[in-house]
Amino acid sequence: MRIDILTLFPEMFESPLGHSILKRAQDSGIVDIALTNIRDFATDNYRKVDDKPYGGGPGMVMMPGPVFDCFEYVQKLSPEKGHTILLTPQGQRFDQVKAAELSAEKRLILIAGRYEGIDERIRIGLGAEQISIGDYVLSGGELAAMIIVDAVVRLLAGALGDEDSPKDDSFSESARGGLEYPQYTRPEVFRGMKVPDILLSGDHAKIAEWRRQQAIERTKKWRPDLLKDNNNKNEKSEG
Ligand code: 6GU
Repeated sequence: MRIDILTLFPEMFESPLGHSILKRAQDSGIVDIALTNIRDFATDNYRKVDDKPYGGGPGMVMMPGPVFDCFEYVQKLSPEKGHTILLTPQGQRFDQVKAAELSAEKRLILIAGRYEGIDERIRIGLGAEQISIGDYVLSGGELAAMIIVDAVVRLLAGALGDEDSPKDDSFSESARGGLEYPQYTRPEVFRGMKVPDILLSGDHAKIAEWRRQQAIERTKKWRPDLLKDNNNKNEKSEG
């Protein structure tokens, strides 16, 4: 997969992309991530990319020109057209289903907005899908882009290594969109708390059933909204 990120702050991505799974996935060629600075496409001597909002009001608005020029330049960097995403709190809420959907794309182009907002013609003209990571406002789309890149790349074949797998993750199909079962490692007893006997039994069928039950109980207790979501989805698809 190729991922292009258009941003005014490419340096913000260095640390998250430079460690652990995201670094390994890039080093092994599973994903190619390219950052392009929108400011390089400013046309005046001050490298200006924002201006006051028409009609008045607080803050600055991202100008359409540099974003469009940057986007057109980035698109030509690779022959694949790419699925374009605009990061904005006004977008559809990102979740594991969306992450799985995006992980099937050959190329993603992410555009991170800044300032109080972006000129509406960016949204209209690019025809990009709008995505938000949750119902709160961030100072810019960069952190949201990093979260999406992380969630998507770990789903790519080989990204987690041979032993590890995202298959039992919380929100995955195997967790039925709910929470994951509890995990234990050594020691067998820690500060008086013992690993459940069943996990030491070697009976894989019983362990699988116990984990399934635990996952359901935890979801009911901690995230009942996920069970409701599932019911709604089923009702919709059956109706
Ligand atoms: Cl994608 N951008 C900004 N600025 N704030 C957000 C967001 C995105 N998602 C949630 N809040």
